Amino acid sequence: GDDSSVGGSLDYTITGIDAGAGIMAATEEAIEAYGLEDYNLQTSSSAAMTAALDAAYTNEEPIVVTGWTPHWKFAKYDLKYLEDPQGIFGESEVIHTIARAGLDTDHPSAYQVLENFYWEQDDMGAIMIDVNEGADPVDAAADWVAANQDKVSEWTDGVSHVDGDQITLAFVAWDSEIASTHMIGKVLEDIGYDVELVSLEAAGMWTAVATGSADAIVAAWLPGTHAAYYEDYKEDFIDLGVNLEGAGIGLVVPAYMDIDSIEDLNN
Ligand code: PBE
Repeated sequence: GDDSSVGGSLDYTITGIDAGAGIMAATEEAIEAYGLEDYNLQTSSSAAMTAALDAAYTNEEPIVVTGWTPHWKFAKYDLKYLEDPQGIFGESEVIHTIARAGLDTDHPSAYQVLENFYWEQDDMGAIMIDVNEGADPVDAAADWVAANQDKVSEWTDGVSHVDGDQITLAFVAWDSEIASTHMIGKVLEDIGYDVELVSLEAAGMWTAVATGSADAIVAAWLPGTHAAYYEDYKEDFIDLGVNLEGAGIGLVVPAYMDIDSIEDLNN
């Protein structure tokens, strides 16, 4: 159309991901807080969002997406987070590992490994980039585990091997969680577990670990992103603490866009 505003150039669209993601709720909050009611937050998926970003970037077109760190998109494209003067998206986030009640006594080896699990953004990033370049997540995770036995052995040292006990890990098909869940699944397999990975919606993932239909998740973004899910279920699971630091969420645009703050979306 002939709307030459920032909003017009974006078709008043924020490209989102799956409806249950914490970042979607945070973006709805930001829309209200910054008076962006003209905008439509488009629900899609992690994969569809990055496809839209790739298409816009290739043509140097404006786009604003729900984005997060760690994520391979920052390695592949020149992007920036829009400033968030009202702090709607929160400060730095950490990712926690959460186990179902009783996992400590039922599967002490798995519990111990999950409790020990801690890695850095670049570790997760290496798997994500491999997958983005076309590797099967199973292979990318196995390659990382093979190349990082020093780190893995810190999680598994002194842990007794098992003989085919079943462990179910739930996750959501976010790029970051595809990487982490496949990686820790491979580590558990290597000490003898029969590991099943189950891909669910965000609410389903939290329900699964709270009710015990999943044994654990490594995908709990706190203190902000999954605060509502955490509050709902905190009596029902065991929080095994931080597995990654320095995570974050926000609205992300290509660096070539001439705006710096969420407030500028009103221009
Ligand atoms: N994410 C990735 C998720 C958590 C992991 C930021 C897209 C979310 O719930 O928003």
